[in-house]
Amino acid sequence: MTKETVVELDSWRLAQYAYQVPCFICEGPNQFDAELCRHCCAPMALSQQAKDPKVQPRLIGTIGPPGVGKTVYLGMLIDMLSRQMSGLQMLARGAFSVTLQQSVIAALSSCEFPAKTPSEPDRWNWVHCQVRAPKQKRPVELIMPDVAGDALLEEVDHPNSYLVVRKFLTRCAGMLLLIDAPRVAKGTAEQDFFTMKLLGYLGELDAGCGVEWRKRPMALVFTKADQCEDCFDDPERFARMHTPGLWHHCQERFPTHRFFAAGVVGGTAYRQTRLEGRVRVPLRIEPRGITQPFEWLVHSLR
Ligand SMILES: Nc1nc2c(ncn2[C@@H]2O[C@H](COP(=O)(O)OP(=O)(O)O)[C@@H](O)[C@H]2O)c(=O)[nH]1
Ligand SMILES: [Mg+2]
Ligand SMILES: [Zn+2]
Repeated sequence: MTKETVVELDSWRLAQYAYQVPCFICEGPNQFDAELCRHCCAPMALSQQAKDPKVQPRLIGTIGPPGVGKTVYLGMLIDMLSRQMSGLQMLARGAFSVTLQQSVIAALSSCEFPAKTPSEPDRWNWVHCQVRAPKQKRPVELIMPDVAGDALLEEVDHPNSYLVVRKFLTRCAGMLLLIDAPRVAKGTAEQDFFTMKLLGYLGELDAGCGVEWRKRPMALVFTKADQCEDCFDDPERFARMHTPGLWHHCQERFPTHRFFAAGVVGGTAYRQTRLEGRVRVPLRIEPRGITQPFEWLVHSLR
């Protein structure tokens, strides 16, 4: 027995796939319902949130060698700015923007440091936020990813190996460049070499982007300064003494730069674990100099 019924065709749904949404970072076309860009793995939510042509988000890079403290610094910075009642205030846009802060603070509050950032871009945390300065009428929209140091290293050594890193750094409006203070104080030159390589790489990214890289502001932050007190006293002098190559490079090539010192913890100890062996753990959280580099950077943005 056959019944005559009207069956509604669902093919109209396919029409939505004909319309491609450009990725905010690499501008590659993506389907409207993609979660991550299929070209560079940046979250497609950034494109949705940045639809208003009047408010275009600025990109801020937090870069440095693996293990320098990027994840811990960024997580703590966002936590402090989103809680403080005076000075710069930050408001996360989108649920994904809270994940970095949440994971860093959860680790620190259980007396651990967060796990190493995976080198696969689809597992990085991105933060899209509004930052409001006390005397500014309009908030500034910023996008800040927590990039893996290994990926940065790979892209600097072999350009075009990490599309997302290249596209992102090309469009960055300002940069937080992190340097491991205790390591440079010990006299190892590897931090100095890496940062100089990175600055050389940035200088070559100029083609096709607005402001020349040398004119963009760069905050150079000595991390883990809780382990070398003299770095807090005068970060500029510390740079001249321990990273002379970087110091000269900045004097010559980056007119808008400043050195800072920051520390997230008040002391560290070692814990013996079954799986990872001896791991460093924070004893207490005692943030110092965390917001100053970021405040300077936001005020120096062109
Ligand atoms: N003493 C001290 N150690 C830190 C601090 N921040 C990070 N560390 C250490 O540096 C390691 C790497 O930090 P992480 O943020 O994961 O580095 P990333 O690879 O640059 O993201 C941590 O596991 C800690 O052992 C800090 O403020 N003070
Ligand atoms: Mg990390
Ligand atoms: Zn993309």
